[in-house]
Amino acid sequence: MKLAISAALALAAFAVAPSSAEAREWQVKMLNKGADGKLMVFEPAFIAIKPGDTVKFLATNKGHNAESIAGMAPARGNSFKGKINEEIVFKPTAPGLYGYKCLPHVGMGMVGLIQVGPATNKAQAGAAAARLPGLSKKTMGALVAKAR
Ligand SMILES: [Cu+2]
Repeated sequence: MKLAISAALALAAFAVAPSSAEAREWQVKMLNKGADGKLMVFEPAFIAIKPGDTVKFLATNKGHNAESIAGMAPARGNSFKGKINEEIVFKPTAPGLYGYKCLPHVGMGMVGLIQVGPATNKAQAGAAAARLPGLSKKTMGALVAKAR
């Protein structure tokens, strides 16, 4: 009985102990208006995460989605496609840059970029960014430039 209590206490201590190796869930808001006043944005539009981390897209405002941009994922990377207002969770499968967009608002510059570990596909992502429509070309170009 005493042993069982000790084991339970040890487990409880382990559960609350902070661990740097623990995977983190990042959150990206889908917004009609960003903190800087820009309309139709993902916030934050650029995040650098660790392999094993996940990204959840929050439908903070309605009428948006998050989906991968063709040509903006690393070689063994995966893609995702959320429905309008869907709060999907993306779990990248390989290191590199992952570009995504909101389908209704890509022309207004509603795009974002996730860096997972090293930016292995930066040149390819930059080339794909240059082919994006409307304001997204400039917005994504600036996001790719942030990748290190
Ligand atoms: Cu949108």
